[in-house]
Amino acid sequence: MIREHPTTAYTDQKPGTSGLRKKVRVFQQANYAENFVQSVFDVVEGKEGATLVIGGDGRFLNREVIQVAIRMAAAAGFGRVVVGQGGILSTPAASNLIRIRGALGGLVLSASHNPGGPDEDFGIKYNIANGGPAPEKVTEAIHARTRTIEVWREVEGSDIDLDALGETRVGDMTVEVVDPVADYAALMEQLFDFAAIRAAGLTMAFDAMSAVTGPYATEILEKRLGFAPGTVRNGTPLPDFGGHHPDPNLVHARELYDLMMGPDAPDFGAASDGDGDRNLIIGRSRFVTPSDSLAMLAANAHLAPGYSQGLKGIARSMPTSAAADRVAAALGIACYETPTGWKFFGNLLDAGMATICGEESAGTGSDHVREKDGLWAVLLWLNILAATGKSVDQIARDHWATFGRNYYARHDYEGVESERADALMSELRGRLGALPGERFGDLVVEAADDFAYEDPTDGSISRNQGVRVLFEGGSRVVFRLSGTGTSGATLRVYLERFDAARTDEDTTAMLADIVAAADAIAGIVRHTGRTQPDVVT
Ligand code: VG1
Ligand code: CO
Repeated sequence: MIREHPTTAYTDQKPGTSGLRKKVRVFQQANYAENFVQSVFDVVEGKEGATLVIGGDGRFLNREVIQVAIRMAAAAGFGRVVVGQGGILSTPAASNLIRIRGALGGLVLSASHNPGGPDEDFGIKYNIANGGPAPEKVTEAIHARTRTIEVWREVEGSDIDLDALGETRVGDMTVEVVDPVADYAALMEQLFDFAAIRAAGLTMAFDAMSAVTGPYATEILEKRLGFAPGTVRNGTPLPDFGGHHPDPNLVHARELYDLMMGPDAPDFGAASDGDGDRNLIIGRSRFVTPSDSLAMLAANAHLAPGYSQGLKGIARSMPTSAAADRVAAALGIACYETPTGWKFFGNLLDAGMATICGEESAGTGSDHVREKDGLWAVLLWLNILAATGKSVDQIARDHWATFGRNYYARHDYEGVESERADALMSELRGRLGALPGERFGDLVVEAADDFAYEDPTDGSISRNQGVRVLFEGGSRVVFRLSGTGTSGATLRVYLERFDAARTDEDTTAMLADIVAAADAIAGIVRHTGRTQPDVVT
């Protein structure tokens, strides 16, 4: 029996950089999650008898939303739902399952690196048949549907047992509860030389931040690769991530950072975020920026079995440093520059134009799935360390000696009043035409624009993706507003300076004049009232 629930549309269900993200309290309003899920189902075609993958990062509300989404999928005509045991699926594992099961798509329940719990954040993202986040034309259609929705539908029935592996029926639909780790771990074994990593005898610390990668990392690192018990820290996913912010950066993964900088540092340190798609890489006394990590992985990927044929191309988001471009040029392959958000990589990966992709926000991945993948990056690093016998620090130094160094930092100003942030951006956009030729200290503006991207596979155009100010000599500053925050606005300022010769300087010192220029150009202090960023990564 299908039950129809009359509902009233909400006006704020616009997906951002990566799905719909709101405070849990917002999601707890009557019909809020149901409206969004029904809007997805109303927009997506080909549901009859099709397979849908559902899973999340285990945060507060995960199980409740999964239960109702299963009943709604049955009412929408799906033939099968594949759901991770306990409601758990990391974002890359969900992407893999969609692909290997030939699913129509998947619902990924996560607010990623945002904190979880009754007063924190929840999110819902729809991924399409290639395993990747829905492209803008789909998210725009979903958003349009949320504004007119009047009814949502479910098959009548009780909750299923999410903890018991195996199949049950909900209405005419089969629900299959699967081991969330098994297929993903098998894929990693195909891509990387597990025997070589095991034989290298490395030591490591992996911080799962009480989020979804705990079970994956324990199985892969400790069980299959033989790292010592205790290598995985904070390995049990908790609904509130233990009260921590599951964002693997130098602020929120401070303990790992301190360990890696101290006398007892193991060979390799890494962490992942709430939903398992980000990575933090720290060698003994050597932090590797995500932009550098992308470039170093691309330069060395051929050492891993899954990439021994070489790369077809590299893609990076616009705010990510140009370090990867130098690798692409040396390899004689294309480098694509896309807007922020993994959804823009999907077409390039599908078309075989890029093999490895990355973002400055600690996201790296390849064509093995259609999401960024935290553990994948960790394993590729381990494979490279094992194959070369070098330390992280040596790999970094050798890389910079060959390619030069893109000094890089991101300054985030969080919880800025939206009107003030919007005023800063619109004033900046108004100044763009006048900037070329202007001098800020020793820096001369070469070009300035509001980044627009034309997808080379389907010609679709995405405008207003962030303001770039490029200085002569390869340095630059980028300004954009976050599309994943849930309160106020977050201004992100991306700072980059290229130096071909001096590769062992202090990043803060190397970027000081660009920081000053950024404020002179955008009036950050004047508009936001802030003299310091909240987070520097
Ligand atoms: C941020 C990052 C972006 C990333 C996105 C989703 O978006 O900057 O690079 O793709 O988060 O990552 P924004 O709009 O807040 O800058 V995740 O791990 O939160 O799915
Ligand atoms: Co994430």
